[in-house]
Amino acid sequence: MIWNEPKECMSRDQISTIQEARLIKTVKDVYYNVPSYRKKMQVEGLEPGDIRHLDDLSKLPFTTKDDLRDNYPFGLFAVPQSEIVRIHASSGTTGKATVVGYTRKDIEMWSECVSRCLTMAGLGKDDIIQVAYGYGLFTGGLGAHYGVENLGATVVPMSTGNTQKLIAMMEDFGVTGLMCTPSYLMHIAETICEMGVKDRIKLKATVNGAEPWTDNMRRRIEEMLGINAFDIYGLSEIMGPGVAMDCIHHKGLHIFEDYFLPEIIDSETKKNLGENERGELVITTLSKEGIPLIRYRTKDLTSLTYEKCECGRTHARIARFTGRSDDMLIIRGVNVFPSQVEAALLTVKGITPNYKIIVDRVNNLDTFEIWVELDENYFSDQINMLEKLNKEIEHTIVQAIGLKAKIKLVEPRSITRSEGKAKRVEDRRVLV
Ligand code: DLL
Repeated sequence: MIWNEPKECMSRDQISTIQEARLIKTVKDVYYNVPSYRKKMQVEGLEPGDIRHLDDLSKLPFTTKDDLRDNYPFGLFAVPQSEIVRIHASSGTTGKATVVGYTRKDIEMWSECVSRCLTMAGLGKDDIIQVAYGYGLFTGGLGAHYGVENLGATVVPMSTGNTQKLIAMMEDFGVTGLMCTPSYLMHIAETICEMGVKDRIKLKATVNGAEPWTDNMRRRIEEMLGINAFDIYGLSEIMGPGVAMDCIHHKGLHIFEDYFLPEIIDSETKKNLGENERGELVITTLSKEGIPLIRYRTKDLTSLTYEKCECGRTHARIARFTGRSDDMLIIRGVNVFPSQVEAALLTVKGITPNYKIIVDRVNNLDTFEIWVELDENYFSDQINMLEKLNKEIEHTIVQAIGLKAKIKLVEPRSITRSEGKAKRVEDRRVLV
């Protein structure tokens, strides 16, 4: 059953008609309400009246994470702050977070999108669903939560952290749905098997995203637990989880085209690419009020197909993501830019800006280690001094990016200098 059938199974002509009307309105909204958009359009000699058809989209300038940073915190909001009912934030490329705001209508639209996803996973009103994405400024927890409530299912707001308790409740409550990152799902699946409680749980389906994973990993988890696992995509700037999700046929993620207008571009030339050509996903929001975004460069690499899916949905499908066009890492579901680590390290006395980030996956959980080079002038081999410095760096990193790293202090000049682009990151995770 398709929960929102009239919206998800429209003809391509109907979809285009809706998109065109909403695009025209969105462009007017940003032009008249967001000074930085107006300026950008004026630089291109554009007025809202120049955007009359979907084909006119490519005339519009792109938006990037830098635009959000430059207008920190609320500069891109298109409504007065009094209309904003919620704020979320994700990592910026340096110190400042990327801030997004939602009106009441935005929250309704977001919840509807997540409800559509849950329906795609075969979940409904009678299900009990644990949300084990982090709650807080990250969009995962609350975004998923409101979607479950909107569907009328029962939500168990677990957040992250206590796997044994999560599994105990899964058993006691008869939980049938689970939302969490794919790597956490793998960890939960292994723990369930180790505890020998697989036969006592009623789990049917899981909805997993916020980081890249593979079809192989999905199939492995499905076999381990005897469930269906689904790939959900989203990003804070555009909304949060629920921008797109794969259906039971797992042949790409349906993007909700009545709310989001996707394009694929070549990251270098910035020219549009055709159907099935791999490039960077660009999204224009079509109904958002709080912070509508025009041609937002997600940096996520994928391709698009408009072919109707076997499930009956007509919304375009995004292929599973193969990476990003920038250096953003996703560690335990948290977005980390090496530049953030660098900016944080520069605030600590006694070390040099030479560092190395090492990311690995042990027992399906990401490990995060930073090697930091001591400054010759401050170099000391007094254990208590080094321990103090180590703690200070650890604290600075947690404050800056919200993630605990294992800090390894290394001797002055021991980190290999690069003659070209510094190779600061060693990502040893293998997605299988
Ligand atoms: O990760 C929102 C989300 C929460 C999505 C829960 C799904 C589930 P951000 O923290 O802003 O938002 O990170 C967005 O995460 O640009 C992708 O690079 C990556 N990402 C998200 N979903 C997927 C996925 C949330 N299914 C960034 N596959 C995006 C691969 C994903 N990468």
